[in-house]
Amino acid sequence: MQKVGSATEIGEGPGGGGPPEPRPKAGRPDRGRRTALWLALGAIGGGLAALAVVGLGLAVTGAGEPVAETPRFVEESAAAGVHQVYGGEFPSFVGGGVATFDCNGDRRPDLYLAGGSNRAALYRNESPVGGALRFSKVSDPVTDLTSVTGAYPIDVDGDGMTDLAVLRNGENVLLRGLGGCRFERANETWGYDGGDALTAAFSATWEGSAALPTLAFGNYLDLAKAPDRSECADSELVRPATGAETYAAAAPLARTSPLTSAPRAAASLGRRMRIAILGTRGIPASYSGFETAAEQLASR
Ligand SMILES: [Ca+2]
Ligand SMILES: [Ca+2]
Repeated sequence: MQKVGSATEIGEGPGGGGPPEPRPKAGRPDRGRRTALWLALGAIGGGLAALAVVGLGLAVTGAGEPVAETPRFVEESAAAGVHQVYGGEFPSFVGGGVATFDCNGDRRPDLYLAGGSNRAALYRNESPVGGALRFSKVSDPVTDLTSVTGAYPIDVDGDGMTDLAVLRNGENVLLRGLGGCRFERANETWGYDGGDALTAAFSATWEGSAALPTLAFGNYLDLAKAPDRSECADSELVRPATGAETYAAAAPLARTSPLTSAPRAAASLGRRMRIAILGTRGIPASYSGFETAAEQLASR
């Protein structure tokens, strides 16, 4: 309180800056103390209000320790106007991804949803701030692709507008963002061969000063080579051509797996890995990749 009261004289002290303050009149110190009292009460009140607000999001454990409450989510897809079904038989069982990004620069995240055997769909976010979720479908042959397993938003050409790497059972497609939630196919522009594999994973990074990002596409079963579903296709690494703003031909990625490489790495260090597997029906594998994992590990 004393500090607040003395603040009325700052402009008059040695070295004080700013216009001179009128010297306090005889009754001024009392006014200063009352002001300080209100400030203190206000600070206490503000602190209590802040604690009350924080308290809304906290629960208290039996030991008296505050813990954050579990977030709750409510299904509102239909009410929000999103009607999209990821469907299809084998091999559509892998996929069903969605990309969330702002395709029209209004700071509301929009949606691009895979469809499997159905067409993928782009939904523009038109939700009012603080209101209910609301999306509007943006139909366009460029984005309404079939056989889409997933998509990743990435600004491939660095123009500030987000592009899309669309993964498919068939040719992958790079879509260049034009703004306003519009896109154009860019495989040819960027020299990218989308291949014909069943792609189920994607990653990207920028190497050095390259104009384009390096892209990695993870491919799943090679159904053309092994209809019995026993082999995976090579995954692919797509790097920019030297000194160009287009891509070089894709390089196959070796089909190594953590299931086989980890035990070998441990052996090279003179260690023996001990791994326990829970929850499988056993081997030989006949149902899923998890059982295949168990079979691969058990034989090493
Ligand atoms: Ca948006
Ligand atoms: Ca872009």
